[in-house]
Amino acid sequence: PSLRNIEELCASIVRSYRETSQYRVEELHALQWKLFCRDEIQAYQSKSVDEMWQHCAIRLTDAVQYVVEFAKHIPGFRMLSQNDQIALLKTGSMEVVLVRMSRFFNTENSTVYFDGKFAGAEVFKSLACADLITAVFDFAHSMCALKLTDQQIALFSALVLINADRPCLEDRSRVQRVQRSVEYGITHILHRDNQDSLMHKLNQRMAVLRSLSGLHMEKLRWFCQRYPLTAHSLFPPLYKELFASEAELVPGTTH
Ligand code: 4D8
Repeated sequence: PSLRNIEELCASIVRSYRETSQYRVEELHALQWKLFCRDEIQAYQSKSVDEMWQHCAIRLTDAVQYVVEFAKHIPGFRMLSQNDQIALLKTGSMEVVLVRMSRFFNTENSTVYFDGKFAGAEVFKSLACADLITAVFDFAHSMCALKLTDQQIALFSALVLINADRPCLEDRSRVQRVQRSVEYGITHILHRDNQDSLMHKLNQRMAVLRSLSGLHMEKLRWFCQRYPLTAHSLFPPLYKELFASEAELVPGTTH
């Protein structure tokens, strides 16, 4: 592809990232010392496991909806089959949410913007997923350490999403073509920023993202076994569609 095509591709991915970011970073910067008080933390920690899971699933799905919008504006994504678009979102949307999380993370006190204030890992205690939360917070620190620009985050998010190695793809070569154009875009951006060495680190972060999203799915399977009704009737439909195909939600209905 010509340099002009690559620059146009980068511009459209950055534009759609900006248009689908729920908050402006400056807005949240003003909030970053607005922490939950002891009573509010206590209230979260006294929620039952299934209540807190439902609450987080709803919050997570809010974030995922913006990632779905972002995906639809990545040049080439909409040309993929419906099946392949869903397959890429099933495995990639949680990963992109975790990349976005780093934009709303305060590394000085390890808190993340959640429910209008900044929450430490202890707020999520009643999820009974301490290993997942610890790994997610560590990942947020490691992403912040890279000090990526908005443009680099936008291209990295597109690269995380358009991955031809994902399972259950119908037309892998078509996804490969879109993936390759995004790879040209991110290498172009990193070269222009004189940060070619960042690509290696971003590949390392993508491996960590895959393990985090795997851990999320593992916890979800554990949760569905233990609270099948909550998962089946109280989780947002988009959450169920992307993270737990119906078959897994109702134990015993294996096809
Ligand atoms: O802009 O949408 O307001 C996390 C969820 C972020 C999970 C959300 C969450 C985000 C993952 C709630 C539960 C990241 C923002 C707020 C809600 C991503 C954890 C914290 C969005 C960026 C920060 C700020 C728990 C928003 C990882 C895993 C979820 C389970 C259901 C177990």
